Amino acid sequence: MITNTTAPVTDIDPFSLESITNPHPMNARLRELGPVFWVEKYQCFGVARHDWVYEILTDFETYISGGGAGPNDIRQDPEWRPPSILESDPPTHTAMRRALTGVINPAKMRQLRGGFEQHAHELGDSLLEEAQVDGIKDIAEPYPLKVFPDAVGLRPSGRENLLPYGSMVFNAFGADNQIRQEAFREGEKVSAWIMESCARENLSETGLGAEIWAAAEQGLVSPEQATLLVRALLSAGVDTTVFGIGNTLYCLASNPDQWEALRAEPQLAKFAVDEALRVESPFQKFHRTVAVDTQIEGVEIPAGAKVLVFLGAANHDPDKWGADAGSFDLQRSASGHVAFGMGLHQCVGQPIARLEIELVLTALATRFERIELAGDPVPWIHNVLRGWERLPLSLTRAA
Ligand code: OVM
Repeated sequence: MITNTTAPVTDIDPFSLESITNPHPMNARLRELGPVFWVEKYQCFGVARHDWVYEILTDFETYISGGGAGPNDIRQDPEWRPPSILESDPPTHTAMRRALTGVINPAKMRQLRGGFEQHAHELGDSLLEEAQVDGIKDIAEPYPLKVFPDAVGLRPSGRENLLPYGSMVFNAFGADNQIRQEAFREGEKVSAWIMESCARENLSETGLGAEIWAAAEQGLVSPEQATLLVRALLSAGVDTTVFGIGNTLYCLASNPDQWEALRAEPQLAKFAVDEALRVESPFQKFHRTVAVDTQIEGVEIPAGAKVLVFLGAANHDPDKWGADAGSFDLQRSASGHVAFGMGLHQCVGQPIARLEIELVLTALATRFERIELAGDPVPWIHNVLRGWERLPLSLTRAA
């Protein structure tokens, strides 16, 4: 129990509806509190400035992952599922990470690109006759839901469980509130389908899943770890990219001059991806656990404490990005953003995520002269992921 911290105390609830529907004002207030603050409601520390978010993510010995990404220390209080690579530290993490990077690598990306590109073009073509679309239901959801499970080699039936599972996994990184409980309504059924799907015999012979199992065959990881690594792909690889695509469309639809710039120079798509990830980061926040007593700028941070790490806030820190940190600008260097995390655990699937977002963007930019908001977007209510449930867009075909 921490009763007398010298950190500034805040009564802000990072998991309230208000904080979730528009995180930016909250993030600004949190950064202004100082390098570290105490979140009264959840009895944890928080960091929201870029320098300390970066420091904590790279100091994996002081701020460990083995305590879990959620609000409880899973070393004492086990989670709803066995811990993943995300919830591991070296040396366990090292072996699992090596197996995954052996599978998601540049050669694999070259191999995936053709099919991913074709699907992006088909998606673009399917929208040509539509004056108005929903950026989520018509674009951001169907695309990753098609290309990614195919790349993993997942069986076709039951794929409707993927989004609900991702929702469980990520909502559990936040408070045990109504939002989280709602995500677990059909938890048992969804979880059972996912675990079955990770078994070697239920995966195609050529996908990422089979390659993870091949790593187990070579003795790089155990069969239990192989199951967990396939599960990690299915946990982390779907919702995040849906939100990533949706948020990128939102940024561009809200900034018509930037859409024009992209149309004029399609090779800017790569920069649009990272700038959108910075400005509207899909993964906004998660916890680390303090392994040994430490300090943050004079504030004592005791072993066992949880620290809530605000990635989205760090990505808007004016000390890092300047006074216009909140603006979406393709000319800016977004390099150093922490939307994929940083350090040892930095997103291993990021080349796949980047490829998906870039290809969808390019398919649209080559077909549509304008993309504009056609109504108010409806925020997705989620403890830690930032995105839209509905994103009404009007598309104007290029001549
Ligand atoms: C995992 C996992 C799950 C969710 C997110 C994540 C962002 C990893 O199972 O390893 O990383």
